[in-house]
Amino acid sequence: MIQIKLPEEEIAGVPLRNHMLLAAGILGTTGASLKRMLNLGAGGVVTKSIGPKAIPGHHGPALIPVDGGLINAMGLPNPSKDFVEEIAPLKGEPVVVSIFGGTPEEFGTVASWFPDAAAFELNLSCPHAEGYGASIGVNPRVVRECTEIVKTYNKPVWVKLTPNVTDIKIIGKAAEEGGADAIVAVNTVKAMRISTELRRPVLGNVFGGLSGQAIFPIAVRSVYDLYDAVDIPIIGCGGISSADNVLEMMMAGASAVEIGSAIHDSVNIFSEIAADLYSKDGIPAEEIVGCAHV
Ligand code: RRO
Repeated sequence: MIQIKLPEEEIAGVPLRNHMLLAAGILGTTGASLKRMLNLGAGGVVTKSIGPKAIPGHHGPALIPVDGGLINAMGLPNPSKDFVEEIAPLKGEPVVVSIFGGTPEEFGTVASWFPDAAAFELNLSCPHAEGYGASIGVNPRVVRECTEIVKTYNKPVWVKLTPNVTDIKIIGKAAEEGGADAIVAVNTVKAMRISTELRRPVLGNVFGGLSGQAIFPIAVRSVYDLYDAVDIPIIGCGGISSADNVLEMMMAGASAVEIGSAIHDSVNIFSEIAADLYSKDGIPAEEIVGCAHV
């Protein structure tokens, strides 16, 4: 297997310690758990998505295991502005604050609360949130306007996209036109299960988002598509659980990756992957980013 060198420069405006970040929503609601993941080898961390109002989330069941992954319908639970104090001790660390809103103005309001963020990740992609996430992130104009407004806070802006669209390239280009510094591809894939015993949907919210190894090929395809369409860095996300998966994402066009569901199998996933992925004699990652394009 190819081995690569640790990053020597910022990626998408953030000084990452390696090419792997903790994905949004995974252990990201407390400052202590974010700090723990940095201590356990994450190159950077993305927080749980924070919105304009505190909300408790959907009724349970909100997380179910399925073959090859998980389906969640957490429902954007978040403490809103109180999160500012929660992550204050992490000032100076590579903490990307994930934010959401129902309008560009709400995105701007939430961004204004976090002057210490290393970057913002705009959640325009949660697959089961009425009025938020993918329900507005399928509209290129809205994606461009949300990006433009958050960009006025003079920080790197990453835009996280849904794979649940006909052509992800159109949405990626809209984010780039709005001034995005990177695209994150992808959020979870809209999904559901039904209990044959109960004759009812399993999740309290009926629909949820599928994550984990089952969606890795969808994420690779999305990154591959976007690499042809945009000139800004792409962060690959969706089902990554090995060093070979990281390399495959890079070959599709990703400059870095986010890891989420694999943490449920091993909290040491970052250091385990790093042991296989990095060597001081490795090649610079830039040599393989996008190399699979024909
Ligand atoms: O909180 C959630 O239910 C959630 C979010 Br914000 C998201 O972006 N993606 C997802 O699968 N779940």
